[in-house]
Amino acid sequence: MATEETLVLVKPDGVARGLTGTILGRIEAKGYALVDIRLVEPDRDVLAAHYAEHEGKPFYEPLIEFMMSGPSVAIRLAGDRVIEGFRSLAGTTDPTTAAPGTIRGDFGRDWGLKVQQNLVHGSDSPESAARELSIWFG
Ligand code: DAT
Ligand code: MG
Repeated sequence: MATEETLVLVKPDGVARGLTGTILGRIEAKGYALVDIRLVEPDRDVLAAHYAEHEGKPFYEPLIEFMMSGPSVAIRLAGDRVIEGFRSLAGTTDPTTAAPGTIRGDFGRDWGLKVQQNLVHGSDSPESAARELSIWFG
């Protein structure tokens, strides 16, 4: 399978809780390659582009506000089937029900229905990865 790239974000909750190194450790242990990494403080325009598919949903505005609440770490990550593989490492969207062994399952908490505080983002398809990498890395 050809090497792919994906966009990973350690979201503001992950950075604020000091989990960046732990999350990077899992990514590196899996054997994925860090192609680029940077601390980011995205404005509303960047986040609106990134989360365009969710505009109008009930959780959209809280999600954007949360993503502006502190710095995130943006990672350009490469590896064979890394798009699917990172989402597998991350676990399902809701940390309350994410499987043990996944990033969200092991470290995510039930923050009182604040599902957006689920530590990481990973692109969900090759098209999303290309679009999101251009938003965050130009
Ligand atoms: P994922 O991040 O697993 O790809 P998604 O793309 O469906 O999930 O949603 C983007 C983010 O929005 C997600 O990480 C957390 C938040 N979110 C999704 N569904 C939500 C919901 N029902 N309530 C609150 N936040 C939600
Ligand atoms: Mg998504």
